[in-house]
Amino acid sequence: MLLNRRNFIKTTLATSIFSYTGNIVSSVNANENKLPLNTGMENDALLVIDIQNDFCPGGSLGVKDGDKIIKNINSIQEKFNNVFLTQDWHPKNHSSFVTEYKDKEVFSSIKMPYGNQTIWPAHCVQGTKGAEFHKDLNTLKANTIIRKGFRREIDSYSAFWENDRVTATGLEGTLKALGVNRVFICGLALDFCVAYSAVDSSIAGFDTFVIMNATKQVDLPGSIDSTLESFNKFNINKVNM
Ligand code: VGL
Ligand code: ZN
Repeated sequence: MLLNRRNFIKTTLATSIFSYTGNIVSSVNANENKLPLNTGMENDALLVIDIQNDFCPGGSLGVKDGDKIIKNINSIQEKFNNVFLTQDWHPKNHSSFVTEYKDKEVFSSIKMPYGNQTIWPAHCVQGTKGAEFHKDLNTLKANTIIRKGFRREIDSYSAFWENDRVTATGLEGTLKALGVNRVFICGLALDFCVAYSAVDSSIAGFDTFVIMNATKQVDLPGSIDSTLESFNKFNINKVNM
């Protein structure tokens, strides 16, 4: 476990795995859709994904500059009547954690009954500082906090469906009961929880917008390419706010 953690730190420092690839994001911005007018109507919802200490610099799965988007996220929240926060919320023996395996490397992939699963450093363990929302995030406005990933055997990136694709978080039903038809998504990380949430939002029939200047990526090999492909495939709009 110690070895893995050391390797993780070494890799992170040496190759800057979480580095912000500014040119990729600016090429995305070149194709962005026009900002829809009148955001914040009753039929709009804002999802703020996983703004937790472990995904911010200094956290065990810290995304570079993950904390830099919080100020903007707070001001975006003011434009919405329906705000949902998600919180990655794992038991300490979660099956995605490298600490559960003798011979697995962090960021490698394993087969789970439901498909491929990335192995992560332990993060967002229930009741720990790392699982708490970043202190700068305004958490007062939110209708609801959606927790995910709390079943040991199943990871959950999406705010709607766990990675087995059959276990629901309940968010889809909540949004539909509220009459929401447009979903705006920001937070961490673009290429994992934001991307999966956006795809599921689109599949659920919501007009879906990812707020590109209020998200940052983990950036594992191929993860940004597949994110952008899925945005095209599922008609997900990229906007700045
Ligand atoms: C996330 C990896 C593992 C995320 C959550 O919030 O993007 N990534 N758990
Ligand atoms: Zn997680």
